[in-house]
Amino acid sequence: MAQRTFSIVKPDAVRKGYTGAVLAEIEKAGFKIVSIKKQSISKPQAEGFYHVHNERPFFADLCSFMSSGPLVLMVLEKDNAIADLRKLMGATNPANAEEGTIRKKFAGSIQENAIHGSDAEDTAAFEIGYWFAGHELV
Ligand code: FUP
Repeated sequence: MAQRTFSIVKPDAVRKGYTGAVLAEIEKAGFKIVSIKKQSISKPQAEGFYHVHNERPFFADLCSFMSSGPLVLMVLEKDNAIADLRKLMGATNPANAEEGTIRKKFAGSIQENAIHGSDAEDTAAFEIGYWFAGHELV
């Protein structure tokens, strides 16, 4: 059954000119782009998005990085979208990412790792609603 997930082309990948290449990988893998927007986000917006990580040692640096330049927010759709996008992304640390994954190809480090993808149905619902209004998802 078609499922939606939320994804970000992170500021490192946008800065390096990889936006189009990352989107091409996503479309090649069969995802439909339901909605997409390029913008910068504030540090408080990043902190709200990553609130589940707020006790982690990397939280402040992660939120500074995510607000360091424009990124691309998107809602994607396909059968099994959440798990399939995670597979296409590869491991959080690009050093451990499999060949052919987006992080293997485009990520620089565990923090500057090119792409975000929701990890479960409840987080996908929260993340889509955090960045997109209903009228943007028709
Ligand atoms: P992922 O779901 O693969 O994006 O990874 P996590 O949810 O575990 O972590 C969210 C983000 O925190 C990662 F994408 C990058 C950042 N992070 C760090 O900067 N350092 C770490 O040690 C772990 C994660």
